[in-house]
Amino acid sequence: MKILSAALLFVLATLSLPSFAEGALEVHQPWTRASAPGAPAAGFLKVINRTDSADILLDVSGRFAKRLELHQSLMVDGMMKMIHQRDGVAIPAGGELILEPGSYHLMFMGLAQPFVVGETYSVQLTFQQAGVIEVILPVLSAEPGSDMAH
Ligand SMILES: [Cu+2]
Repeated sequence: MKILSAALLFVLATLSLPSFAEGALEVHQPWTRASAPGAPAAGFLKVINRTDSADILLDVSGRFAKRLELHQSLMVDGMMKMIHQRDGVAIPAGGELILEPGSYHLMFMGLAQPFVVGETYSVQLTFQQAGVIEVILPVLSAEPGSDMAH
């Protein structure tokens, strides 16, 4: 049992490491977290644009949910709301776009089954310039690089 959990931890550690690069647009530290039955889930990652032209994250797709959207959490009149980013989200030339809790995120609605820590899910991100980039999101218990769950 002890050996098994050590092996699982090793797998989780390695899964959270890879970056996905396509040309000079890079996706780093993709992750998602466990979800309750019937609840939606959110995905987070960082896009770094190493080109000298702006790009736009247009769309997200995946087979594990009925609907996948780009959202931004925003405080509107004292209430936290999620705004569907229908026109996509820009990544400035030489800049970055950070999807994180409380900000931009991928929204997964109508999950085929709840996300469980240790699983991985693959999404396809569509960029205006870079095209489609496949990204694997590990289900983690806490944000990578932090030692506390949010
Ligand atoms: Cu959302």
